[in-house]
Amino acid sequence: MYNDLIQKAKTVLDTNFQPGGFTIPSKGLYPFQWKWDAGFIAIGFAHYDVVKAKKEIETLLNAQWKNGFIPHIVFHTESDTYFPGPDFHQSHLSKESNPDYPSTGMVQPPVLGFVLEHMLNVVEDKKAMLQFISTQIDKVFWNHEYFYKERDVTNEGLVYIYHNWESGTDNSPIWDDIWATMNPPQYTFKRKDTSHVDASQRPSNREYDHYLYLIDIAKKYNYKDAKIAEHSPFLVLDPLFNAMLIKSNESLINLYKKLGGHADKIKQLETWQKQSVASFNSKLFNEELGAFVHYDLKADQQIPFVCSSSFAALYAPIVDADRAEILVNTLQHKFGDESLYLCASFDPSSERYDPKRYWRGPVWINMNWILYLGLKRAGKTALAARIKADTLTLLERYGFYEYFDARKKVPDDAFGGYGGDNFSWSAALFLDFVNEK
Ligand code: 9WN
Repeated sequence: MYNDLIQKAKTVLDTNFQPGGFTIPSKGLYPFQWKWDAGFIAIGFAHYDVVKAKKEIETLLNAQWKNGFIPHIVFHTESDTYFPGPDFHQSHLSKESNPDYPSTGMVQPPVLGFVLEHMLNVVEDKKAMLQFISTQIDKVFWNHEYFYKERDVTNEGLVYIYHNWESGTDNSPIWDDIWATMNPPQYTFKRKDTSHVDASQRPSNREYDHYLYLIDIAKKYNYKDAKIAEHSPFLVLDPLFNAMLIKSNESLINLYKKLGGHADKIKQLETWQKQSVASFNSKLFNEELGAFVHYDLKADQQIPFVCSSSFAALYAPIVDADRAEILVNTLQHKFGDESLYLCASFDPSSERYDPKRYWRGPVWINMNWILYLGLKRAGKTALAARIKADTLTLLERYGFYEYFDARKKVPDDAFGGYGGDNFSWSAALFLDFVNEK
């Protein structure tokens, strides 16, 4: 079963793998190395080409900054098919940046801890993988240290993001109310994404003005975290981002225990973890909605909308059985209509839902993978089986697209597979789903 598709998935990954030792997410549209993509991609390679899996991680971690920061994009090579590129981001403005690797000055969800643990679980030769992990793990620990030192402005164990691109869920309707508080200049720039993908599936030009303006503010302060926290109109505690951090803390603890020694680091991780879990539950849970939500630190209030990020906590050691039950009910009730594939990226009953546009509604394979493992962790096997079956159906029906229409019956003017084609993490996580033991 799936033999043809498995072969195609490997071809997508092998074709997107570059001579520089990293994998582009999709040709033309995303021609560099992205942080959370690299993590999911390494999991895919771990199933059939361990050398490439390790290389992906190593190449990304080589670009780490002096303060432990790992950038969201590393511009290993030049390309004129993407905007904004290295000339706009100017990472060299930061005295902490890595002079050998031009990059952005922002981050992406901290997936690397659990990626390393997942790679160890899937490979045959555990000894060799553990040896590799021993050479990389301190860099990931150091990255967590960066987050807790520089991004926890309220000292409660939750880290902020200052840009929608840091969330990974780039033009989610969650940010709309923040955009409404800003009035950025109208930039003159040439969009590149809309020459690869239909504009109806991408953010608007005005949204890009906001994205660029936030980067300009960060640049004005040479990417100094404390200054960004003071001056950025966008300062958010994201439940996906923080759940990934907590999940990765757990994985780092497990891996350090397997490696032996490292008592100080384990103790530090446990201390961070305790505070993070408590604050996540008290600050990000919305009783009325029965879900975790984003928190706007500038407005000092929750952003009361449910999206797929609201359930990422199921994958981490965050919720007790009662809260897991509430989350699963909300997921089923809001997203589980039989006319829809699981799981739309935004509440399908909301006015802000858009089934075709980027993160405003479509299904994403990496989110489905996180939710699948979360539902399994919570012991919800039936719903977990449904999300896995839906994921495989989407990939079989449309191919390795970047995102998908959640509607099982799409209107005649829509295709159903959207964004970039031959998209790496869709292929990589497909391999993980079908090779599951
Ligand atoms: C900006 C690479 C990245 C993903 C993000 C996805 C999209 C970039 C863009 O592509 O964002 O980072 O230009 O739209 O939203 O999650 O990591 O695949």
